[in-house]
This record gives sequence, C-alpha cells and structure tokens, in this order.
Amino acid sequence: MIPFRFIHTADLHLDSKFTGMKGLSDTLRQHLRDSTFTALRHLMTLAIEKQVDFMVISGDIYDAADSSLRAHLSLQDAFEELGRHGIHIYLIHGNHDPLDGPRLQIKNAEHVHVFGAEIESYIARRRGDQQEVAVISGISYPTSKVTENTAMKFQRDPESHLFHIAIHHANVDGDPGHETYSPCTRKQLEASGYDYWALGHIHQRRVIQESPHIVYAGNIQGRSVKETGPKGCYVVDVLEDSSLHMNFHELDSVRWFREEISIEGIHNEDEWRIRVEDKVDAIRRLRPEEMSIVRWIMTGRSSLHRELEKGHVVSELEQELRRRELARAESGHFGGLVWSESISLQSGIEIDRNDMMREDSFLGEMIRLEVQAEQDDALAKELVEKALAPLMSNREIRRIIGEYSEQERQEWLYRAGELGAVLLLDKAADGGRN
Ligand SMILES: [Mn+2]
Repeated sequence: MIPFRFIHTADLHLDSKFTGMKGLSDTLRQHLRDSTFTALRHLMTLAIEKQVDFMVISGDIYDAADSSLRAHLSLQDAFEELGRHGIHIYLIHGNHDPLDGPRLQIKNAEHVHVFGAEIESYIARRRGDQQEVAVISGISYPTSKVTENTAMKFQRDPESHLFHIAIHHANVDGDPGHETYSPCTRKQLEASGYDYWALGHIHQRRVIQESPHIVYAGNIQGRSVKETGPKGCYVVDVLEDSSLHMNFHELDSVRWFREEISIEGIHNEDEWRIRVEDKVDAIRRLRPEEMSIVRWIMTGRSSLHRELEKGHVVSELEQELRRRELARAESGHFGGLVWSESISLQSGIEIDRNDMMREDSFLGEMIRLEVQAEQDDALAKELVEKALAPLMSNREIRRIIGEYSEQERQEWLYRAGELGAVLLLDKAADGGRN
C-alpha cells in the first residue's frame, strides 16, 4: 500500500453563538464568537504543517442551515489556502447544515469535493506524485432530519485494493445524548468493508473500534459546559503495511471545564472563597495562553452548605470572580483568563442520612424516597416527571426543559431533596422554639 496522511475532522459549527452565558462583556462575547473561527485557523495551520494529502470533514461545518456570511467567507478563504498547498477537501453536510438550507455555495474549486444527497465515491490522490491512494465515499443530509439508516448504502468496491474511507454523519449505536439521525450500528459499519469510518455528529471524540477503524473526531471547539476538555482533530497516517497511526491534535481556543470542589471540612465563607480562588489559579496556570470557562460544582457535606443554599453568598462570589476576569479581558489579554460560568451546588448539609432515614417524620420519608430513587432510575424518572408535569403545559418552559438531559433533570431532584432537608430542619427548629 502507498503510504499517505489525512486529517479527519467534524462538527466545526462555525459561528456558534454561545447564547445563555451570563455576565460577559462585549469584548469577551466577541472572543467567544471568534473561537470557532480561531479553531478553523488552527486546523488549516496544522494541515499545512503536517503536509497532509487531504482532509475529510464529516458534517456540521456551519452551526446553522442559514450560515452567516462570516462563516461562509472564512471557510472559502481556508479552502483556498489549502488549495494553494495542493490539499484536497472531502466534505459532507450534516443535520445542522443540510443541503436544503439557504446557503451560499462554495466556489467551484477542483480540490473541494462536496458530497450530495446520494452516495458518491471519489479517488483520492497523494499530494506530491498524484498516485491513487484511497476511495472516499460519503453522503450529505438533504434535510435536517435523516431518520433512515443511510450507512447501509456504503459498500466497498470489491475490485479495488485501495484504502476505503467512509464519511458519515450519524448516531452509531443510539447515543442518547444526540438526536438519533442516520441511526446505525457498529456491526453494520464493520460489515461494510470500509477501512476507516470518519464519523461526525457526536461531539465527544471517540475511537469506537480499530481495524476497521470507526472514529468520531468530535468537534473542534467546545460550545457549552456539556462539551468539556480538549477539542480538535485526528491526523491519520496509513503506512505501507496498511497499518494505521492516529494522532489527536488540539485546536480549540477556549476550553470548558467542570471542576468539583468539596466543601468537606470547610465551615466558613472565607475558607470557601480561598479554596475556589486556589482552583481558579490552578486552571490559570494550566492554560496560560488561552481562555478557560469553568462550571464549579460544590460537593460533599458540611455546615457551610446552609450558607451556600441562601444563594446570595454564591452569586456574590460568582460576580467577584467574573469582575476580575472582565478587567483582564478589557486589557486585551485572553491568555490565562478563567471565566466562571456558574457555581453549582451538589453539596449537602451535615446530617447523618442513615439516622434520618429511620426517623418517622416527613423528612425521614423524603430521604427514604430520595435514597430509593438514587438506586432506581425508573423511579427517579417518574418523580421528576411528576414534579415537572404542571410546568409542561407552557410551550416555552417545555422547550427549555427539553434542552436538559435525563441526568441533569435527576440532579434537580437531588438538589430539591437537599433544599427540602434544610427547610424542614429549620422549620423543626422554629417549631421547637414556639
Ligand atoms: Mn454537530
């Protein structure tokens, strides 16, 4: 086999809006808006530095079907630059940027291959000597919702000895965190005879299996607290003996974190504030060149929880942490900037739940139910649904609730349990005094 090198990338989501972020200044909001474009620039630089033979992009290039002019022009520039280096691009459209979207067409260029709504195949060549190295097949989303199993349309050319790459935007094995578009199974992909499935749609990168390779590259820039950790692409080397080497490269310019901080052993606000500030500094040291966004999650049990539960203590620290970063941003420094997205409570009061569980009281009853729900997903789901039912008749609230995962909704249940415990204990204490 003739050795060659390519980049597998997906889900660029150019010009993502980063809505729902609180407290940002215009400068910071702009920096976030720029991040998907910065990641695109990193991608281009990497392709040229690594002298790849071609690049495959597995859908969701644009964030929205009616892509912005800026997204379109940036992509156009990027592709022209790759063209000057003789790097070909093979791309499909996904559920966010389907073919029927009101979109500007990419200028006709010989080195850009956009797949249509029916399966197509191209022969890819090596950049220098133009030797044929791979068959690349792909299919784009004609509309935003593709519910049929289009993976079944990929069939290896039995006559060809070239390396076979399939580009697909699909939900393999029904990942519950994403829409089940182009549903298919790992077994079906394996049976198709392709050597490398370059997948898009799931934003968390993952090598599902090797030889044949079935790979999600993940997105190139995290866009919410659900998309934490490094984001980037794979540089794939196919060697003479047809073995394969993959290297992940970070491309993101803003990175998301979920950091847990235990309040165990902390009994006053000052100690707590210092512990949070230490964590902020630790992330600053970790990423001195780039901006980070963090959701701080309080865990553990201590007497401090009561204070935090009052709300203003938490929001004051949130605002103070943000104020410092806003000052940094105004001076034009985004390196080492640590933005606190929010402080979220998963901590609890210092009670012995085992003791309380035996209590013949409303509180005891509530804790027994909570413990039961922790061990029984169906029960937890039922309790959450019952609690949310009165809100569901409002369309707007229903839409907002729909954006939260099952797990997040269950976290509300446990938060409600902790809040209930505080209120009931306070009431009991008051009752005692009267
Ligand atoms: Mn996507």
